[in-house]
Amino acid sequence: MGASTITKNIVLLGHSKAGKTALSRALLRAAGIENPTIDKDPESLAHRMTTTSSYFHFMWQGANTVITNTPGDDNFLHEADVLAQVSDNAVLTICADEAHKFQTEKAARLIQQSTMPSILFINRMDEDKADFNGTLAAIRKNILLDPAIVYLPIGNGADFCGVIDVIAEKTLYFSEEDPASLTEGEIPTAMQDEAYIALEKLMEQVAETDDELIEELLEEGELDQESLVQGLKNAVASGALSPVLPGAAKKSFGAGLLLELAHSLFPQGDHQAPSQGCQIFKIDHDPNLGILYYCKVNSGTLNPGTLYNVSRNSEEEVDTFYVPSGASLEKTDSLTAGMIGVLVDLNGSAPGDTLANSPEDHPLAPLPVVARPHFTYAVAHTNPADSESMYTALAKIMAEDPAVHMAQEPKTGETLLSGQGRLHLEVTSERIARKFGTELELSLPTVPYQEKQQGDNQEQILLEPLMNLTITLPDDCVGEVITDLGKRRGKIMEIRSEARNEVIVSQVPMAEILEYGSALAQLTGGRATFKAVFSHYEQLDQKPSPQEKTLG
Ligand SMILES: Nc1nc2c(ncn2[C@@H]2O[C@H](COP(=O)(O)OP(=O)(O)OP(=O)(O)O)[C@@H](O)[C@H]2O)c(=O)[nH]1
Ligand SMILES: [Mg+2]
Repeated sequence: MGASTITKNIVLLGHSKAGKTALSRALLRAAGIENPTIDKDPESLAHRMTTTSSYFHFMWQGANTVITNTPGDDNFLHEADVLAQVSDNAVLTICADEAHKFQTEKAARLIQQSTMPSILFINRMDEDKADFNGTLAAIRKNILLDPAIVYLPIGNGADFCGVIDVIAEKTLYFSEEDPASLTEGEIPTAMQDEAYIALEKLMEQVAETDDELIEELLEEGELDQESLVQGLKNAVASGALSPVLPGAAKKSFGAGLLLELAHSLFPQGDHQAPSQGCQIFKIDHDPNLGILYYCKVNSGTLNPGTLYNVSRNSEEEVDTFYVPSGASLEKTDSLTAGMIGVLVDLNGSAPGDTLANSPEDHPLAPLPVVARPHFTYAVAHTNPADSESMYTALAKIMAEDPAVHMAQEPKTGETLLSGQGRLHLEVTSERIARKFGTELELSLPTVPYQEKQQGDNQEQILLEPLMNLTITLPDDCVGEVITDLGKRRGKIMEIRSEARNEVIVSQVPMAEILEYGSALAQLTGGRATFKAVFSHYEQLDQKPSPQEKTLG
């Protein structure tokens, strides 16, 4: 890394297939890095989606930059949640196909809650179905961030070739060969009105965030360029406005401009962080270096030597700092504000802890509790004699991924593994095999039916477990979910409104909801959460054969 002490730390968030991985690649190409690999882990490659975050430190026109690529799929979204908490700035990547996705809403909420500065990158503008205005209408309707159009697209689909810089009142054409190059031109005559209307609207939006600017706008009828740019910077820094940039990551269109925009608009460092230290947010087991502790530096500079764990009042001796850059770890002399560092050889520090050079530093708030589990598998070692190694491997993976939970079911003797979804657990098992050489078998849990003798002739009756199932969901899905619960022999106990959602409280036989996580995600487009807790046993007329069950 260069000598500059400030690093612009940018996390890429957004729904699955929005193009975050493609955008990460385009940003690195725009910074002059040839053929960058983004999702290098075998699980992401095998499933053709990002299953874990990756970090890239690089220089952009003399300025330190770090970008984090996060997963967008529901199965791995909990990692994006954590990165949204620790990062300084966000680029919310949205596909220009107009369709609103729940994950966009969720990411926008995280950005808004932390008042983190953000840019909205409207991606895939090169596709026939791209609809910039329709997508913006969906954004305005569904998410809490206030989009400010600073660039308008020129052309759509195959004709998308550049943008109008609304503030500078000029056109910038992209180049597929050189992602960093932009050719300037005049605003096409047919778009002059649209560009002028966008400029007026931008002036109004910026003025609304600052009383002095409102006065200037009322008196002069416009804002001069300097006031507009400074007002926009302030509005972005406070989270009041999110500039919009259309692009096509696959062609690297807009990547250079995005870096330029990020460096000119995103503030220096995280002003809200009360700590000069770094916060550990994740651990990873490395075959050579042991446990890697990923941490984010909030402000100031961290030097090797004694680090104080101010969350636990303990000390760590750390000789070497690393920074992750894609697949490799590079040694660095010090860690400065904005950087993501990797520490090794720690004793007794854990994710959420703050480490600092001074024992007087302030611990940061612990990281949020990850989402509640949505899917459960029974897990066993392929070789039953080796169950000890299974527990060791599971303990290690749970330390890496706090969204994986393990429990014992005494009635069936099974070990249960819970997570965000079927794919989350399957990928977890693949990761365990690769990293720890432990082969696991996943299967749906056995329903713990009970037999009871009853009556004069001591007839045996069968009892089945019932679960209290509480579902939180948007109101437009309630009908479908209730119909589905009926098919699962569910009894509705209560329906109530809570904040912007509806809550359905029901009782459903456990046998009917073994795969409910996937079923509910399908019914609601991933917009619902649920909690299933054992309630009681009830008599069952006939044990259902697996074929009879409604499978999710
Ligand atoms: N035509 C076109 N395709 C794109 C563009 N950006 C991404 N894609 C394609 O869209 C698909 C998804 O892109 P990714 O970059 O993997 O999306 P992602 O947001 O990282 O997805 P997750 O990792 O699952 O969250 C891939 O097939 C990309 O090649 C674009 O600008 N134009
Ligand atoms: Mg990806």
